[in-house]
Amino acid sequence: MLDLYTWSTPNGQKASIMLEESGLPYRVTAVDISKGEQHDPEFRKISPNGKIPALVDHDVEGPDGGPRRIFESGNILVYLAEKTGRLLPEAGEARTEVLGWLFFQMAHLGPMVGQWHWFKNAAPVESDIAIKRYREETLRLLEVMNGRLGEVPYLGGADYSIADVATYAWARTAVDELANEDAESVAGLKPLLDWLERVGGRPAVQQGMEIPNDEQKQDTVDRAPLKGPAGGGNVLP
Ligand SMILES: N[C@@H](CCC(=O)N[C@@H](CS)C(=O)NCC(=O)O)C(=O)O
Repeated sequence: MLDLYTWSTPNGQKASIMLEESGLPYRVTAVDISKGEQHDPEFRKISPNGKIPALVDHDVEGPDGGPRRIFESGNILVYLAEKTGRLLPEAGEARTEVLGWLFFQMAHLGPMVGQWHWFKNAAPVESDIAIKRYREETLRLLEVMNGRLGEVPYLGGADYSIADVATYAWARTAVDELANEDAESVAGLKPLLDWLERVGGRPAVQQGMEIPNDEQKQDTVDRAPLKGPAGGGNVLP
């Protein structure tokens, strides 16, 4: 059994999308980061940096003899891909390309959009220069993605992979926020907008984006795997 510790944010959603894609049964425990639950010493045994998402695999022994913990969302995606043999090529150029775009999300898109959002909506003092810097960098990164997606249907290449799983919720958030400010700023990013629709049309992505739902925010809840076809397009492997 897998336990997912998560909250309704893009980093949490990428883990729940991946679990929905994997078809594995899992339980959801909500960690309300607005109430500081991520700092609970028990949670920090699973996630030493005090961040969601985190995963516990009760079927695999960790180094301390207890169930294995998996922290950092990129690590969770690679772990589940390797556990299921899905959405990450085993070796070679295709794997290197998928991991390149996965790290692009982890190191660039996520942190830049996160900082932009914080300076715009949550900072205790206004900072025009910080908002400008992170907004411009967000737009530049979306343009990099747009260039790539003008050449291939998915970030890793021909097939849907964990690179797309990692990036969808962040790109969706960034595009929606930019479009709210000025629809013209993203209107020209056609390949990116098409990719958002293609990936966002997958049932697993739609389900994963809703986790944790209201019921899961109240209590730990079993999550049955998705039934039926996983969605359109080429899918690895
Ligand atoms: N690099 C980490 C980042 C995780 C992260 O920043 N999670 C946020 C929610 S999106 C969080 O837990 N914030 C709570 C806090 O900063 O105290 C990952 O990808 O897992």
